[in-house]
Amino acid sequence: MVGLQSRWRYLLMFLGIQLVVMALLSREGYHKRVTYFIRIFRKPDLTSSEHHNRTAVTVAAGDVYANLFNLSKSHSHGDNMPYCPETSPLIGGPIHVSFPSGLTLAEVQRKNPLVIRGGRYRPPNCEARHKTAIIIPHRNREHHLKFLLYYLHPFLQRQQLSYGIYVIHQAGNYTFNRAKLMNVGFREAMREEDWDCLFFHDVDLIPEDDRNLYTCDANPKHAAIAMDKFGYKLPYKMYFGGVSALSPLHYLKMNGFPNNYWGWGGEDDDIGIRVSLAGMYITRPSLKTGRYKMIKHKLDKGNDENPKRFNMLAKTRQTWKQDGMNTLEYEVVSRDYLPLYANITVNIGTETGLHPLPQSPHAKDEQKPAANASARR
Ligand code: UD2
Ligand code: MN
Repeated sequence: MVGLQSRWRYLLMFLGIQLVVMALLSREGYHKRVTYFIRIFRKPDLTSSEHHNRTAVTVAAGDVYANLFNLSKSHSHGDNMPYCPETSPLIGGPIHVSFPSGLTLAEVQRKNPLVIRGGRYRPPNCEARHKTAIIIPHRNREHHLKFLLYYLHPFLQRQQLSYGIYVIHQAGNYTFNRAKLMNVGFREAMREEDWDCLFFHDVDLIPEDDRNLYTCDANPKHAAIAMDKFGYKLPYKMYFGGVSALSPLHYLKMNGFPNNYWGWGGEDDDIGIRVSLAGMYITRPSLKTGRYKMIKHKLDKGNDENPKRFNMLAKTRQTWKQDGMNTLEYEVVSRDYLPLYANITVNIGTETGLHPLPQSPHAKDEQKPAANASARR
C-alpha cells in the first residue's frame, strides 16, 4: 500500500513538474509572441523616432557650421599627425543656404577661428590629404563675396582640406575679363604654394551639398552641374561655367584659359573645348551633390556681352596654343593678406594690351579692399 502510494506520489510529482515546465515554456512562447506583436506595433513608432532623429540631424547638418564646433585651436600641427580619413567624418550632406541681411565679414571671421591670414586653413588634428586653392575672379561684388566666404570656409573645413582662398580683383574700370583673371590666379597661387588642385569659382555661386568634394579628379572637373538658375540641371553637355576644378597639370596641358574674351560670355565654352583639344574630358559630380545657388544679380557695368564670342569660339582649335598661360601679361597692383582671403589686385589691361590705370586721386583706395591687416609683398 505504502509502495503504491509513493508510486502515485512520484507520478503526481512528475506530472506536476511537467505541468510547471509546460507552463514555463508556453509562458516563454507567449512572451515571445507578445513581444513580437509589441514590436510589430511599435515598429512604426521606432521608425518615426528614427525619422525624428534623422530630421534633427538634417536640420543641424543643414547649418554649414554645425559639424565644426568640436574643432579647436588647442590642437597643434605636429610633424607626425596621422593623415585625415579618406572620407571626412565631418561631412553632413545638404546645406541650407540663405542670405540673411546684416551679415558682416567680422561675423564670418568670428565663426572661423581656425582660418589664418590670407584665408588659409589646415585641419587641426590630422594631415590633409589634399591641398586646394580657390580662385575667385572679382570686381564690385563685395556683397556676394561676403556670403561666399560665409559658406565656403566651413564647407571646406568639413571636407578636411588644406586650403587657401584667392580673390583676383580686376583693378580699374576697363572691360571685365573672367578667364584672364583665372590665369592670373593660377600663376599667383602656384607661386606661393604647391597646390594639387585649383577651383575656379564664380563669386556668386554657393555650394549646397558638402559631398561635392573640392578635390581634383583624373580629368578636369566641372563642379557646378546643378544650379538653381538652370532648374538644377545641366544646361548643355559641354557646359563648363560657374565652378570648375583642375590640377596644375591639367591647367598647363590646355595652356590655361583664354586671355582674349573681354566682357560677358563665351570664355566658359572655350575652356570646355580646350579640355577636349588637350586630350582630356570633363568629369562631374552627381546631380544630387553638385548643387549650387546663385545669388541673383544683373549684368555688371563693364561686363557687357561679348559680341565676338561666337566667332572666337569657332576658332578655338586654331588659337588655344597661342593664347593662354604662355602669353599671359599683367601687373600686380597689390597683394593683401586679409583675415579671410588673399586679395590680389591686378591690372590686366584691355584688348589692345596693358595700359597704365587711369590715376584718379582716389584710384588707389578704390582698387584695394578696406582692411587693417593688409601686407604688401
Ligand atoms: C555665367 C557663368 C560664368 C561665366 C559667365 C560668362 C553661371 C553660373 N556662371 O555667369 O561662369 O561663364 O556666365 O562670362 O552660369 N564678376 C565680377 N564682377 C563683374 C563681373 C563679373 O566679380 O563686374 C565675376 C564674378 O565672379 C561672377 C563671374 O565673374 O560670378 C561671372 O559673371 P556673372 O556672374 O555676371 O555672369 P553669369 O552669372 O551670367
Ligand atoms: Mn553670376
